Amino acid sequence: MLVLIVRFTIITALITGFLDIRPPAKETHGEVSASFGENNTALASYTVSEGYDYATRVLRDPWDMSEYTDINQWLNHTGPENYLLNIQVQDGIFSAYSSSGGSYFFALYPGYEPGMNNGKIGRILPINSSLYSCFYLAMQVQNPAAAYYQFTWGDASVVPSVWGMPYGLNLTNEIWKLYRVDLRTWPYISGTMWTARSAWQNLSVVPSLTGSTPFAIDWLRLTNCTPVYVNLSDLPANIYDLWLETTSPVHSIMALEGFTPQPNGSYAWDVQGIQPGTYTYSVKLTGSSNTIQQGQLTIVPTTIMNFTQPSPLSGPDFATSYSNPWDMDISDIVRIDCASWGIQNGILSIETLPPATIDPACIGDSANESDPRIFLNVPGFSYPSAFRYLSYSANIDGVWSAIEVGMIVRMFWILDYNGLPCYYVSRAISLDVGWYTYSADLYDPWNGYPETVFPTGCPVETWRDQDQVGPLILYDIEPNENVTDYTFYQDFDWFRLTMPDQVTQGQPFVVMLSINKPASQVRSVEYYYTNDLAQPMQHLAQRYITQPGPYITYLPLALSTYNSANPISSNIINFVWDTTGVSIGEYYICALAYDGYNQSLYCSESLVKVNG
Ligand SMILES: [Ca+2]
Ligand SMILES: [Ca+2]
Ligand SMILES: [Ca+2]
Ligand SMILES: [Ca+2]
Repeated sequence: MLVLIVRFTIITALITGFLDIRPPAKETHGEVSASFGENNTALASYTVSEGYDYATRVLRDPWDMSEYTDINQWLNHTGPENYLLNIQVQDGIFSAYSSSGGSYFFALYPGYEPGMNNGKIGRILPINSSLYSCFYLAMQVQNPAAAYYQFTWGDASVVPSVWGMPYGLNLTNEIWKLYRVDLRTWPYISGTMWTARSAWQNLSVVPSLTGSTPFAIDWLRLTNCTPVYVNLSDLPANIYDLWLETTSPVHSIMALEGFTPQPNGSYAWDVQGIQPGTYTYSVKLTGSSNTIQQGQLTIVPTTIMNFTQPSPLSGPDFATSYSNPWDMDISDIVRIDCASWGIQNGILSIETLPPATIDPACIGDSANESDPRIFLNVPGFSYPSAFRYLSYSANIDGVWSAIEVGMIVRMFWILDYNGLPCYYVSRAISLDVGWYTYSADLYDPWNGYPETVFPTGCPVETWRDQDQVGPLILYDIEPNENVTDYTFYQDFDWFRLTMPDQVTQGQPFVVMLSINKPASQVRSVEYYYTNDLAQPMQHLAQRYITQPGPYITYLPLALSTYNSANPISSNIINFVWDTTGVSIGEYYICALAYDGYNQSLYCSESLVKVNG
């Protein structure tokens, strides 16, 4: 894990280095695209890049409160007296009611401690503290008694043993306000300073230290403190506030309080803490509703790139290689124990009774839990260790996830060790309520190490090294370990066990990216391949160009096969990589995009294996 943290620290440090190669005029100055009006009311329209934000750059998912996943991990595990109530994530706003002064949510959840490391968690994607240190929170609280909010950074534990917490963070009742804390200079810190550790895996927020407070959050950002300036002008000498008006939903946010323009009437407004979007801004005399100047501000979102090929879902799949993918038709199930189940429209639905009412033979001995098992069709004996990514699409009912009472999935594999069946139980993958796709890398030494091996005498080997034991006999998914007094309702759409994407040296490989904007808005993308994520631009990837000769028939064939499975849509970008001259090995693909305002660099999560 330490290696991973160091690696990601280096990556983020490297990525920030690219800021230096941006065209400077685009980096820090607003582009005025309309001239000032003829009367005294100055009207302007500014378009600028987005500030450099951790969640955007590293999680590939800004804390814009557009998705429940921005706040849902380990939600409400503080104990009933500390719960958030009336939780809503709607129209880009997260709102709830703080029942106590201890009600909090995780912006960055470190990960389920006994479980596998998977998803957008701090243990995989820690915050580089020397890079990201300007905290912004666009929030409204509605409680005259609420005086302070708070947030905490911490190490890789849910209840961190090393943590730090700024205090003295004043709230203003009723109004929407953009709160800002520079973590390098804020004078009041309890615990460990932000910069005392190179990385943090945990970031949680208490919207109000006073209970009984309704609150709403539009966004949270953690930037590198590099300003993105909008240069306002024509402001008579006075003290002003800056307000942002948004349309959907309509609200006004005080973005800056009490600023004084230069003697020449100009003011360099730093908008790095503002979520991308288009706003009307109003300059008002401070503390009044008297508008002096209005204009339009557009912050262009960073091009966020998600690799759909290569990805943990795109490589060769174990069950598919035997011509029957685990897409949940009846032939995929050998047997299901200790749960009632059915299959309809390619969805496996299962119900797990609580331990009080389930058949006693179905109760596990570790926590007296209800312990169902789904035995998947494993065609013949084989050696599946080359399949390193476990993925599945699952849904579980609930108000919020209850991991510690059994909302988990484990993998179980049985190997033939010279005639002795050996049983291997994986670590748990935690589930969230609702439909999600989960992926875990079983070659991660922590993820692949079995939690339990039995009987005695069976060699303890990781998933990766299972071939040293013997061939696979049975494979099952253990979908939950219910210790509650209620039934779990669960669905699975599919399971996959994939190996890295494969290509034969000299042949084309199609890289596919899904981006957060129309592809037409991206001016350029350069591609790289690397065997070291600390060097994302290790080798430039050459574009495959159709040539006379045997390849001329190959490429259209490959593309047409590809396109029929994945119709081209406007936010998908393809690149055909020419692997001629690429050394045999396994590589991540990285892409550097420029949209005219923002430069961004992202690498694939999984590998492409170039074979000889
Ligand atoms: Ca988001
Ligand atoms: Ca929002
Ligand atoms: Ca099937
Ligand atoms: Ca299905």
